[in-house]
Amino acid sequence: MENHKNISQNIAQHLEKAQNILIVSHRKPDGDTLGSNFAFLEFLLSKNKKVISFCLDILPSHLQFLPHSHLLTNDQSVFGQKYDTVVTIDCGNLDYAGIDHLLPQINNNFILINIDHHASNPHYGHINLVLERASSTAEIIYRLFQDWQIPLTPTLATNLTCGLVTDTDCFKNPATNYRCVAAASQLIGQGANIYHIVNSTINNINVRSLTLWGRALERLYKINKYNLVYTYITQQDLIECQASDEDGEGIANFLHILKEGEVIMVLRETEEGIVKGSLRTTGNTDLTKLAKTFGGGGHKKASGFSLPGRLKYDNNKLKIV
Ligand SMILES: [Mn+2]
Repeated sequence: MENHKNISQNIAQHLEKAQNILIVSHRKPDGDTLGSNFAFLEFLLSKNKKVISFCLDILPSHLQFLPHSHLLTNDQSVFGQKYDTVVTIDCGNLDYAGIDHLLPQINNNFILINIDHHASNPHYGHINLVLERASSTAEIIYRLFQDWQIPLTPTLATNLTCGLVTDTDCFKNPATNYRCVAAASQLIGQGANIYHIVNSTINNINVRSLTLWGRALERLYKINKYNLVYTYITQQDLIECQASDEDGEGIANFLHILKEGEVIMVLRETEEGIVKGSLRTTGNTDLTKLAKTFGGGGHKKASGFSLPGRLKYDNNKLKIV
């Protein structure tokens, strides 16, 4: 495997010459893909590059506090322009990023730089900095900035800390490691307001979501044979709780507080007739393998998949039909 320092140097050399750069975050953006994107944007703008930050989906309201977030565009016509460099940030694959059909619209040659920490990343870039043991892409960007001796402004610090906080569920999920805590310590010292970041991203659940979570918690089941704890949310639940699919997203992370069960699975029925599965482990099970058997992917300790069908609970058994 290539050494990260060599790749880091390679990226630096390329960016030195680059003029027009497109930075891409993945669909349904989270604090890591956007915080990292905006940190990279600030760095490139400080080098007088022409830079566009793109995400196919709009900026979620809880991430509007991020510095430079007003510069994010979801206008797909930006792919009609010329770039010498495209940087994907936190994108496990191009389909997940939502740009697999957009990239070919750039009708000049460009270098694709893939910076990510998903274990299932197939290294689709010309340059790939994929560190699957990193807690977050923000941690990788932090390491790059350290390598390149980039001074940390309070705005860079805020954006990177947001990525560290959200991907580690505030330094308590299994992705948490020495490097991310050390990085956070440095970044808070440089002006990141951790209290504000945590209150904007982690401690911001509304009553509607908690009502929905209540349904999922009521029907938490344990299958001893597989050491699996699972629950589910149906379309009917969403209607009755007047909730949206997004309101159910935090349940799998919340269930990390369980001391029983090696694997946690949350199944959510979508309007389009898809069942989305979120997998978490409180132990050492490699969830990328489990997710892959269902056609999904992700990290070793947090993965997901989607299957066509509807949920049916019958005879003490949950089925996808
Ligand atoms: Mn991430």
